[in-house]
Amino acid sequence: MSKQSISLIGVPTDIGAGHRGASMGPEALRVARLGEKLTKRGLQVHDRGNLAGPLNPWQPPTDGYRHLAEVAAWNQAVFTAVQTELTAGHLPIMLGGDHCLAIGSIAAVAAHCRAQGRSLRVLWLDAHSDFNTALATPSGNIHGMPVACLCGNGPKELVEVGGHVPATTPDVFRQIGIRSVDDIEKQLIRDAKVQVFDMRHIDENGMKRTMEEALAGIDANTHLHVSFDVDFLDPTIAPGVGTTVRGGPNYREAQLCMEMIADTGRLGSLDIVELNPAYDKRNQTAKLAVDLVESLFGKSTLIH
Ligand code: 5AB
Ligand code: MN
Ligand code: MN
Ligand code: MN
Repeated sequence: MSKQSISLIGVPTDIGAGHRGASMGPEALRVARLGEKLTKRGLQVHDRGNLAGPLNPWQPPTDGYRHLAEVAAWNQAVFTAVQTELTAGHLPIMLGGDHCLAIGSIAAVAAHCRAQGRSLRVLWLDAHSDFNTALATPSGNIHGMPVACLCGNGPKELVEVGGHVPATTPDVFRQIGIRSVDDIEKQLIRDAKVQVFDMRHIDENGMKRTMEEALAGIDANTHLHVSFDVDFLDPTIAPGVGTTVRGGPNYREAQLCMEMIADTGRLGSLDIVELNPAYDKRNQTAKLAVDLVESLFGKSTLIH
């Protein structure tokens, strides 16, 4: 079999976040040697450089959204870039950047799956559900809204990024590590019947059972997309994010989560988002993210 071809796509934006700095994430991941580590794993890695988009105007929300036009512009660029890579048979890795970029990346992945007759499963590793709307959001920050937008609940500019409305449906998502959901957002998540494996579920069942449940039903025809918000991890090991929430998975739990995803052999695309070097210490969170991504691509602690 020929080497799997990986494309790194930098998305240097903090346009959707409430803190500045996630725009430095792509470079921090490169400094932590993401490309070299994947090459060492036998993958063929192409770094496509960074996408371009509007600067952060740092304005307050209007009508419930901050920077809506700018978020839409960035996501059009992300959609096109991911579509190009998938069409060429490459596995795209988004180097974020804040989590609003998942609107474009997952819209492109969903379109690809529709065209190829494949089924889609999205693993949303995050402390947050990111299911807010203009009415539900406490902040107006669009990085708290990508899942809702992808399911058709959001402004026209974002819901229509991929041209197909809705881009995808709530049943494709499995959310893991969740521990901070706003009140109205909780009701929206329940109404949409999104499958959420919150921290209470992980505490009570362990990461192994949780991942077995989250991966159940995946078969040879499944495209698996992982949207890895670095704030998924416990802030004691991953301080380099703008929105820390204590009580997240520890190193070993996160590693098992990644190893079990790797074992499916179905990983087709990945977002690494919300890494914020302005809050990090000696790039430790970027290094940890890279280490976990190596596990996601098959680095194993198994002896046999
Ligand atoms: B992240 C919050 N729910 O909407 C909101 O980091 C936080 O991409 C959103 O998961 C966090 O502002 C967005 C309070
Ligand atoms: Mn988050
Ligand atoms: Mn998120
Ligand atoms: Mn965040």
